[in-house]
Amino acid sequence: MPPAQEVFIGLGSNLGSPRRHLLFALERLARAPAYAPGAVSSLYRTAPVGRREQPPFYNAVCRGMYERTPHELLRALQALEAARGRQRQERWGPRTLDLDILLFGDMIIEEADLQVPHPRLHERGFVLIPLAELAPSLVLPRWGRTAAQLWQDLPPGQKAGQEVERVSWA
Ligand code: A4P
Ligand code: MG
Repeated sequence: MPPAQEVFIGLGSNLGSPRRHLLFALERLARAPAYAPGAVSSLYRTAPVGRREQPPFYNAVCRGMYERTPHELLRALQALEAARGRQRQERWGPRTLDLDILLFGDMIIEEADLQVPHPRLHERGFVLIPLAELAPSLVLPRWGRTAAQLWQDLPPGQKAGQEVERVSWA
């Protein structure tokens, strides 16, 4: 068994009952083999990035310790997405549940089916803001900066339209 690594997972939903989908994922993840759950960020309602004309997203980030390989975690997350009826249609389109591996220890993975750190993490408020909340002093591999620094340094043109509003989990 590989040594346990600290992992950060991004959760997103903008179809059906987003809070319920995210709570389902957190609950199932907490019982997933080889995963020991840690903290969960606040919940955020966020403007869609990529394709604008779709419902607002609900996003959060959770952290935990994981004792298997990155690909095993990816498969476990995909099984949870499928359990929530996720249908892959268009890229960046609406979805019931999207689970992304944001960070896997300090590993850098560049494979066809898995890139870690998540390659678009550094330009997305819906990831950087909850990540900064959970791990304010964590220096991210690949960028060598904290999530808060990455968000602060993002050019105004790229930040425009990325509304991120903290909302209640209840
Ligand atoms: N994949 C590669 N790396 C990873 C990783 N680190 N974690 C592969 C998870 N999966 C990873 O993903 C497509 C493929 O990415 C998977 O088969 C896996 O092998 P997908 O979830 O099927 O498709 P997708 O999510 O539509 O594509 P993609 O490229 O992952 O989209 P993004 O970049 O995740 O963007 N706006 C707001 N406000 N909030 C959001 O959550 N999400 C997206 C999706 C767009 N706009 C958003 C949000
Ligand atoms: Mg995804």
